[in-house]
Amino acid sequence: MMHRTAGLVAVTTALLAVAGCGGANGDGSGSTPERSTSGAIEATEPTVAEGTFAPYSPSATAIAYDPKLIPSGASAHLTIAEIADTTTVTLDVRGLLPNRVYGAHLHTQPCGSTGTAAGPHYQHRPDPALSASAPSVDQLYANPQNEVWLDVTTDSQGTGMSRSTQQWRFITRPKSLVIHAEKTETADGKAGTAGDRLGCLSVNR
Ligand SMILES: [Cu+2]
Repeated sequence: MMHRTAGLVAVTTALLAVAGCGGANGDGSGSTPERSTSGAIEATEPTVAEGTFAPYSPSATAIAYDPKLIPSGASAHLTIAEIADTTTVTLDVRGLLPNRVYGAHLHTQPCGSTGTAAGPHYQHRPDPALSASAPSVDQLYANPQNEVWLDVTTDSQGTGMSRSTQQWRFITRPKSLVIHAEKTETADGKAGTAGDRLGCLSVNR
C-alpha cells in the first residue's frame, strides 16, 4: 500500500512538473520523458495563440479575408497542449456570426495576404498524393485523427468552443489555424475540405 501510494504521488508530481513548469534549465530536469526522435518535439509548455481579426498586414496575428463572415472585432484563442503522447488543441472564438458552423483546421504554413498562403492541413501521416496544386482529400489521410479539425458552432452571441485530442505529438509545428466557410467534409474525394478560407490565426510564429 505504502509503495503504491508513493508511486502515484511521484507520477502525479512529475506530470504536474512537466505540464506546469517550462523551466528546462537549472534544476536538473533532464530526465523528463520527452521524445527525441526528431529533435523537434521538446516543448511541454502549452502553445497559445490569440488575436483579434483584422485586414491583412504583415504584422497581423489574426487576419480576416471575409469581413462579412468574420466581422470586425471577432477574435480567436488557440491552445495546444502536448503531454506524454497526447495532444489537445482547444479553440475559442468570439464575435463571429451567431448560430453558424465554421470549419477550422491547423495548417502547415504561416498566414499571409490571402487564404492560400496557409498551405495544406497539418497531417501527422502525410498523404503521399498531396501537392501544392492538389489538396489531400483521401479519407485515409484527410480525417480528424490524422489532421486537427476544430469545426466550431457559434451560439446566439457568436461565441463558440471546440477541442480535438490526438494520440500523437506534432512532428513539425503547425503555423496557422484557418477558419473556413463551411463544416468540414468527410466523404472520400472531398474529405477535409470546408469551403472558402475566411480567416487565419498565426501559430508558432
Ligand atoms: Cu483548413
